[in-house]
Amino acid sequence: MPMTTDSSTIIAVSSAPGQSLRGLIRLSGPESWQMVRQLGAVLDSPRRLTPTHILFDSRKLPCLVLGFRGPASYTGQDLVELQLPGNPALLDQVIHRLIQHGARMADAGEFTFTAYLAGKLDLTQAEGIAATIHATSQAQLQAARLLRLGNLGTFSHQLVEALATALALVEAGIDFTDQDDVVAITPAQLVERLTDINKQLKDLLANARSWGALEALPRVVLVGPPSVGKSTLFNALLGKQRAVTHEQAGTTRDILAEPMLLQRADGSKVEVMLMDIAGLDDARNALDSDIQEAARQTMDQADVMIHLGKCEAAEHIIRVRPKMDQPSKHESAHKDVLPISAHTGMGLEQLKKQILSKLGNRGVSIAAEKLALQPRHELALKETCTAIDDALTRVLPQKNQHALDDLELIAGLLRDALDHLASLGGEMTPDDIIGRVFATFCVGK
Ligand SMILES: Nc1nc2c(ncn2[C@@H]2O[C@H](COP(=O)(O)OP(=O)(O)OP(=O)(O)O)[C@@H](O)[C@H]2O)c(=O)[nH]1
Ligand SMILES: [Mg+2]
Repeated sequence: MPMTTDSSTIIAVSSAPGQSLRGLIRLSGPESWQMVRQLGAVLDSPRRLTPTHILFDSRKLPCLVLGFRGPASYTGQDLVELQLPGNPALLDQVIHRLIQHGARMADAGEFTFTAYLAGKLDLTQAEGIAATIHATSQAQLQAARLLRLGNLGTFSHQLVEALATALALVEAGIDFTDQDDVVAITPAQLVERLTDINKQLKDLLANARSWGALEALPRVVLVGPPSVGKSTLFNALLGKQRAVTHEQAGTTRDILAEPMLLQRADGSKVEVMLMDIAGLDDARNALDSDIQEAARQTMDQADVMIHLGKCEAAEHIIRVRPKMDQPSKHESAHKDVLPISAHTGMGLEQLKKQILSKLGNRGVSIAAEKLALQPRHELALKETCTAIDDALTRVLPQKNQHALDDLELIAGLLRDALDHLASLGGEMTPDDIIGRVFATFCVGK
């Protein structure tokens, strides 16, 4: 990823790879409108989705075109989106034609990087876009949304302003050191300001959760002998046909995992990873023993097990009696064993309640307002706190003095704190960090 943008017009397919109903080609740069017109498309007014066509080997290819004029666009530059039939070979040919007219293939993440350079979004928002693309669960999508909305960026920006003001006042003391009547900031005032900033930072660190916690959803594993109905229950709990089910024993061989949302009594939502494994059985050959080994390893890592067969009671096991819709199953089950039917839905709500109660507070809650911090954010916030703590250690003993001593040293520590804090939103971020953030993007974004 180049760390500066040139004046070229960049181009990429922005829709998902493979065939689809519609394919999207995106161009950004000063020549974007002109280049699309050179293909024969009519593009007159911005922000209007216009049906038109492009000329292709003397044939007319129908398409929809949507143009934006910078700076009112995603990248801040002139930008055009072409919607075409979603055939990869066709999209490739159109891209080639536009390259012949002078466009350049975009690097991964270059559209968003251009937007960042144009001040359209800060670095945390760009991370939010990357996190949205890579999210594999509701909890990650929700956390990515908060980043994208700029919640962390706004918070850090306000504190950068406050810290920069405090630093400026300390530096004023250095500049006017020969004038006895100038007192830029008293030690007591500086203590108050720094303590307030540090408290806000520490509150955020204490209340936010770490991104890693979102990636490690608690595991709820369905266990039992072959054909007891594990995969059918897996599908019923998820509300979709994710696993293949069959009357033949030994249908499931691999480990299947899907995020599942559960609702607590107070309405809050919790996310877990529901897992379906092969039925527990004796292995008859090498393949069987690999399958059984994988199943048993998954059981060992379970936070909660839903057992559909006979087993001893245990703290993290929910025992269920499946297929209770069948007449043969009507004899009463043990009082600690929950009767269910994946076919009729009987007992499934109670089962979800039992999963929640077994999890206690280990579920990953989908809290609308709860920020999640990526490792880079946590590090920058902690380093800021450390530098402010160091500065406070110097200032506190002087609290009752009229003027500050050790001005140069304190200013140096505050400058360190400011560098770390400003690296969050990208106001002052070393190139290598920016490079790492945008390296996680794919081409076309
Ligand atoms: N009547 C009834 N049949 C069920 C129910 N759940 C599952 N079955 C049937 O039981 C058979 C086995 O279901 P699966 O869900 O594939 O069982 P499994 O435990 O995943 O089996 P393996 O993957 O082979 O270990 C299928 O024919 C299902 O239709 C139920 O609640 N009621
Ligand atoms: Mg199965």
